[in-house]
Amino acid sequence: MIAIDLPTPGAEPARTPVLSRHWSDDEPWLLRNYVDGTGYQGLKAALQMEPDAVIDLIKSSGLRGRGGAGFPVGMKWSFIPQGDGKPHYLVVNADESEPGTCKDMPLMLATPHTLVEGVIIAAYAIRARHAFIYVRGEVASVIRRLRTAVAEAYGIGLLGKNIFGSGFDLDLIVHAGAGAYICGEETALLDSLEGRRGQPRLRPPFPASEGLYASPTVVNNVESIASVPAILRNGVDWFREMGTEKSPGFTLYSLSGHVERPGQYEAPLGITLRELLDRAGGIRAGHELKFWTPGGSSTPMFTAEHLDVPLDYEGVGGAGSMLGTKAIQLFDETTCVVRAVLRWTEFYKHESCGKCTPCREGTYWMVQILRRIEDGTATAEDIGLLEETTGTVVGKSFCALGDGSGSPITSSLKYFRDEYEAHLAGGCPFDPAASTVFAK
Ligand code: L3W
Ligand code: SF4
Repeated sequence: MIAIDLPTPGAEPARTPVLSRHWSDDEPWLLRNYVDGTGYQGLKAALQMEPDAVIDLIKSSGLRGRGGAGFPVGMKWSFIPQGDGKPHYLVVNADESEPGTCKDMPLMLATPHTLVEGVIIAAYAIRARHAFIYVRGEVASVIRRLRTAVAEAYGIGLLGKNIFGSGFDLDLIVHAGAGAYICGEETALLDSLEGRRGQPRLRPPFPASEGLYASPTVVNNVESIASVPAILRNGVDWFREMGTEKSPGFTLYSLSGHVERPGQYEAPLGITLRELLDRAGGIRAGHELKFWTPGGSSTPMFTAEHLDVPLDYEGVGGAGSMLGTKAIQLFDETTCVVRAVLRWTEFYKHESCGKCTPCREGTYWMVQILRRIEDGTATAEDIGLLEETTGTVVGKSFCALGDGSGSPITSSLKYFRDEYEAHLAGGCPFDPAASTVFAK
């Protein structure tokens, strides 16, 4: 058992960074360094509360899921039925695969104990005795680091029996997936965890009522769970001082592409891209922003007109910023939008699990038409055919992958139809060597 003193309220400054504060410290992944700071104090605070009080606290904090949908975390926890006699499970979705999304992996590499602490708190709140972290199979270094952190936590009684003398028991398993994008969809993830081929299940029932092994299960993203300890340490008011009323708190934005200093930028929700670009050195020198995604390729693309859109779950103008995973991919004027869209659509075609016809067939045909347009072999009818084909997938597929696959096409046609049309007269008008992104 380790002795940990509770911090005085407000001990942490009411500003970011919170999640990434220690990423540049010396070996921040080691338990001894984590507990030297504020580590496991959130857990200690949680264990002094009733589980339902922990759920209420997270509910009133307004913390929203950081995996793409922005669903309120505390509300999801409160869906778990109590006194039902069934086991409850907590599953952390660490299958980070959305194009451009690269926040959970650095978080788990740098400070895996933040996630382990969040897992113990969440499992205590929902009365789970078993928790799983489902990690993308390709990232062996992350899997190793997580497993080492879990072993360290067992070693001093933070996992296992009677945690902190509270009578609460928890086992935590780090499970490696096999590298399929669809296994990031929560029900496909559960199938995969149960040992089957990962394909989405029909919802409802949602995992909260019938999840892992048909028992009540909370599935939360890595960043969502890693945000919990700081809220327990510092309270709801502290958390709500950051962000907006409906999207409170701090989060990690991943900037990639044609930006001077790509990387993770932790900031309050509601910040704009203009402000983030100020921190990241702007678009690469001598170039200007052409288009960008606010939350991975499954969210509609934006242009330079949208530099002042608040990056929160509400967005502006009723259209919503579609914040997704906060993966901001930036492209300058050297990038052919058709080529970028083709590349993303090839990804969706490759990752389509094949369960439903609209997505399985539609993504194939979307790629065929986009290739014709990019190669200069399309006819004038092909743009309409692309729209029609996309319309047979979006809203008609079994899961969010199908809907997401249409976002690059519909949004690029909205802003860059003239560029599609320019391809019809002889193919791609862009110099393939000029763009460093999606170059031929
Ligand atoms: C109980 C209800 N639970 C909803 C739960 C549900 C889930 C969460 C959100 O897709 C999005 C998608 C991608 N009773 C409930 C309920 N829940 N109603 O709330 O559910 P939902 O359906 O809004 O979203 P989802 O199916 O989880 C996620 C977008 O994110 N995305 C993200 C991709 C992310 C990665 C990654 O690398 N992390 O791949 C990208 O755009 O399109 O819209 O837990 O059970 N009545
Ligand atoms: Fe599979 Fe695509 Fe259908 Fe989802 S939409 S179930 S990924 S085929």
